[in-house]
Amino acid sequence: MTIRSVCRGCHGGCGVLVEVKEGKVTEIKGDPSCPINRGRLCTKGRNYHTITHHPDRLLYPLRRTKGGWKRISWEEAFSEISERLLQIKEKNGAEAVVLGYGTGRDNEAFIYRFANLFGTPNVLTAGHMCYGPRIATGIAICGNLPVVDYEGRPRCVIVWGCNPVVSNPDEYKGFYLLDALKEGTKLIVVDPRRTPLAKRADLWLPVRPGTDGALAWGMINVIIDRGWYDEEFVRDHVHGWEDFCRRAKEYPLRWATERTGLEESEILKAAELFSQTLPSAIHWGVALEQGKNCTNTIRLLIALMAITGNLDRPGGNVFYSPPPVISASQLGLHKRLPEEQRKKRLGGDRFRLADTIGVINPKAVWDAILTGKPYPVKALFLMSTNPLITRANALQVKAALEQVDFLVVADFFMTPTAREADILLPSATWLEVDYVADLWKRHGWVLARRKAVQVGECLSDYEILMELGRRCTSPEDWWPTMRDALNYILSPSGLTWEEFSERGYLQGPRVFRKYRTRGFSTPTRKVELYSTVFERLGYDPLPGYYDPPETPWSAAELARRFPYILITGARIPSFFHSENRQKGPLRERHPDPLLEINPETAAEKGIKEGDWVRIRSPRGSCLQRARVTDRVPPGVIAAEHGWWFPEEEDGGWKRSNIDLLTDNSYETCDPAMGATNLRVLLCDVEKVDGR
Ligand SMILES: Nc1nc2c(c(=O)[nH]1)N[C@H]1C(S)=C(S)[C@@H](COP(=O)(O)OP(=O)(O)OC[C@H]3O[C@@H](n4cnc5c(=O)[nH]c(N)nc54)[C@H](O)[C@@H]3O)O[C@H]1N2
Ligand SMILES: Nc1nc2c(c(=O)[nH]1)N[C@H]1C(S)=C(S)[C@@H](COP(=O)(O)OP(=O)(O)OC[C@H]3O[C@@H](n4cnc5c(=O)[nH]c(N)nc54)[C@H](O)[C@@H]3O)O[C@H]1N2
Ligand code: SF4
Ligand SMILES: [Mo]
Repeated sequence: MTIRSVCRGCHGGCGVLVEVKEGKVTEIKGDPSCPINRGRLCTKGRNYHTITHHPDRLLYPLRRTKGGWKRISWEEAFSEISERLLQIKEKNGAEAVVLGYGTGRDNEAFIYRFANLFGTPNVLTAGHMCYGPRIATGIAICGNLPVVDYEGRPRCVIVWGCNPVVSNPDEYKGFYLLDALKEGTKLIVVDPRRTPLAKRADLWLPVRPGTDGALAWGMINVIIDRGWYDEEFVRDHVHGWEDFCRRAKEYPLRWATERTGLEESEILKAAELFSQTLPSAIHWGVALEQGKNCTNTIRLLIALMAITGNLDRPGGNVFYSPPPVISASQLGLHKRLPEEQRKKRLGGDRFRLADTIGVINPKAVWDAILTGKPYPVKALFLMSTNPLITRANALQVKAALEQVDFLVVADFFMTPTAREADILLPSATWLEVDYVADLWKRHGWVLARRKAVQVGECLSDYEILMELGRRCTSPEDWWPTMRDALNYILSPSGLTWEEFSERGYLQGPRVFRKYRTRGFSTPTRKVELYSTVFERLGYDPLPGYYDPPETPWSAAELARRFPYILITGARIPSFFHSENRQKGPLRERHPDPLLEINPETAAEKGIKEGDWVRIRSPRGSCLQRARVTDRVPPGVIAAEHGWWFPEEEDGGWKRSNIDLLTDNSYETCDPAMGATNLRVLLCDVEKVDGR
């Protein structure tokens, strides 16, 4: 039997044809009729059945007992969880229950719906340092998230802190860019590493890590000075142009070259290519978010899109209209959270931009668990996240997971985070669920994901949350069956789930330059280069620049002991964060954690290809294997994130976990979003014998 569905081995979206024999998936092929991928698949998608049918899958609910894990029924799991959550709400308030999830996995809307109806403002995500800053800043400055319109064929693209051919992130698949290049689109890549994409670029700008904001200021100065901006757009649609130009003078071209380590001629060329090869677009990535300059840099990049007239212009950075379905935000019922509860959001008074989109900084949760301040957090309900391996300062995460009174984890596997749980719920993978896929994205599509198989007693996250929602919140806000939920989501389109899944997808209308009739969705109806939203929240209304806090030039004393720059987390084709480390074809492709080190630096430290190396930062250390390569410049170490070892007794959470070295102190975070600095840290390395 062949079932047409949609992959979610990453942020998802690729159409697939799933071969099922005797209740098992035997093969996954690309669906040539799917408009998102036109038959193409990456290695994770092609191999996903080896994850779904992996012998280590959790197959039924488990309870921790003194004698170890004990199998329980779903009824026992649901009644114990709902009793405990309701007791805690009664005694400590709903805010003492924190829900958590990781990066976009299509279950967010149901998680928020549960949280808002239960009455807790606390949902722990990766949104402070991933995607959330682009959303919140995009909404504040230009009313929405600008997305590259590859369909409209940009003539020039800047790929900035992103490697989409590996990461296929959010709204994009990497081959959109590769197809554009084949048709002659000019490419600028901003990345300290010489990635394969950087090698293909017309211009590669190897900035010093963390200095992207300085490059943006340099380009802005050139564009203003040479009059390369779109005068009409600036006159009619920009708020605060004079103030912005005055601020730009504080960060002139020469200053930008000193900060970034680039030549004046390189910045000039980038400014010229981008502003003179229209339409042009910026394809930005998470590297820009994971540091103190997060919102500064995003504001500057939106300014570049705006002043060159590329916002909402075909082939530029556009705002796609959503398809006619209930949106993720409507489904999440954010308006139902009572105002007095909203005000209690952890860290909300400090990271006030994050608070506008309901995002919290994880440290606020760990602190509340460990210190009881500003109020105690008693329960954590974690679904699709492995924070012990993917959040900064892993030792603090571990302490908090150990200390919290009641921990529920819903996952596919016994991860290091799951090991800490009181109750463990077996969740279904994307091959085991029906859903309206990609609902959270801003590319204007939704797609039909269809259940192909049932594994053990696994339930979808939607079914788990619906049942707990009925027991812990207002039952009338949940649907009798999953099919009813799907029909509700589709209701504005007039399609039933059967009709939609037959059809495969829905697209919103493609309408451009909407600002000409309605303005931008900001308080002034203009692109706010001077931001009234930042001003109201008590931040600088104009973008500025911070030196990254931990570099050889900004922390010279520390750099004597930790002389190298550590960047972490460049994406790996066969893994998705901490996923797919189980034995099988994906792990075989990449069995060990690797750190990239320049031959010159390696020679300095006596390190050879394949050696195990101890990486140390002021906070901790871990082991990865050396890949000696001039892809990274001398003095820069690029380490992988997400490592644990399912084959080991304790999950090997400490050996190669780079988040033992990262810092989650508030001082090093972006002041508006609380974005954690994961990309520019100081470290030292030494060869060790074996691991
Ligand atoms: N040092 C460093 N750390 C980083 C990063 C970095 O660049 N450097 N990147 C960060 C970024 S951008 C992000 S978004 C975060 C990601 O952080 P997370 O999203 O927390 O990622 P994972 O650690 O992979 O955790 C996902 C867990 O959920 C399970 N899972 C997957 N899909 C589902 C599902 O549909 N339902 C359920 N119930 N479980 C599921 C998986 O088995 C896995 O154990 O990591 C961050 N961590
Ligand atoms: N296979 C796979 N795909 C994934 C994921 C995964 O874990 N595995 N994770 C998903 C998630 S949640 C996310 S957020 C996306 C992220 O995906 P992308 O946005 O593509 O980000 P990364 O691959 O982490 O990093 C992109 C590049 O940033 C560079 N970089 C590091 N520091 C700096 C800097 O200071 N400035 C600049 N300009 N560049 C820098 C790195 O060298 C790297 O080449 O990927 C998603 N897709
Ligand atoms: S890019 Fe993502 S959605 Fe597409 S096949 Fe790979 S894992 Fe699946
Ligand atoms: Mo992310």
